[in-house]
Amino acid sequence: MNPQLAEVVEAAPGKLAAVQSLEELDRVEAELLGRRSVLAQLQKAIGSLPPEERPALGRDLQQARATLVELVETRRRALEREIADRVATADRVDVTLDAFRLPLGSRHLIYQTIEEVCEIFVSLGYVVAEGPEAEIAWYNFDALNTPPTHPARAETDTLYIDFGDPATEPLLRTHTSPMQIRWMEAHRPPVAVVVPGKVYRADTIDASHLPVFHQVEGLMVGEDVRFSDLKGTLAHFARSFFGPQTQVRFRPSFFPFTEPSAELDVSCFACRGGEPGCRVCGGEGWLELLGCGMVDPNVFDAVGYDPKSVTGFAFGMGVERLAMVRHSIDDIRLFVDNDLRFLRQFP
Ligand code: 2U9
Repeated sequence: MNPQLAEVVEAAPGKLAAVQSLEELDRVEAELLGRRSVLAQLQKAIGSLPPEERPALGRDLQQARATLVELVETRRRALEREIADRVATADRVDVTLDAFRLPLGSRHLIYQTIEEVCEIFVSLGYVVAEGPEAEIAWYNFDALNTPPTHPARAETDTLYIDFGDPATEPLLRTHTSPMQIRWMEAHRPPVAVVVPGKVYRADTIDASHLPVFHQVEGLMVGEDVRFSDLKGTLAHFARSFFGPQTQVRFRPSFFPFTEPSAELDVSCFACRGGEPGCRVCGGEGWLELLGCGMVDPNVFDAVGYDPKSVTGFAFGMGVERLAMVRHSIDDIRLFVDNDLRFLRQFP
């Protein structure tokens, strides 16, 4: 073989072995096989050789090129594998490392309470329905036997959304009752529904008032639904929620949408009634729990039910109050302070 070519071919493996990157390999390849390579120079010079020497050099060139191409490609494949291995090693995942754990939160006590209350009524055959928080006066007041002159509709009591036209002016619902009106409009009796959700009042914040709080209200309508059904249902609820020893008492009350109306008290679960200075009931022996009553016939008229053929009872409870009574929480603001020291006590 031509000595110059032999030298190039002999030196090539060493040069290629030293190559560590694909860019470097491209440079060495150009040096061995490119336009300025020994091969290219000899190729150009072939024409100036005596004709009898040309075939030998031509063969040498062909053989040298084939050898060099093979060497370069072998190194390229090896290099690509080395690089892939290097990346895989650097990116290796240690599957034995401890997992990165996100701190796990829990449902807010108010929502836990809503769920528990609803479950008790679902077990009695009620369905749960939710409705809009922005309502119109018809659903929030008029259909509930609460005429425009009623003080609950005063600007100081209800949060109105000022859209100009008082007839369609939206307001933030002051109770979840408008949803029971919507429910009756959409369903024939018998009806048994509980409605949980946020309600809004123009109240000043203090230890027992928030302008946004939660209610669960319930409604049962059918033929021959009686006050005794109301008493049995709510006594069952009180015992499910506070324990089987719980006593209940009903005191007369007034609500525009029920007649007669009552408030339900439960016997104090801490002193079981009448320990002077009890930290839960203050010695009263009773805790105020919720309001209730027989649905006023005017409400049935408003939804197109015949008050002569159906009767019903309704009740409403403040969820914050329920949770405060049960857990001896003395300040309603704790529910919205988002202090984890409070929230973590109710996982
Ligand atoms: C319809 C008919 C009647 C729902 C009722 C109460 C009594 C009641 C209060 C409890 C504490 C509100 O959250 S609170 O401030 N509610 O005392 N609610 S009867 O009566 C209805 C509801 C819907 C169609």
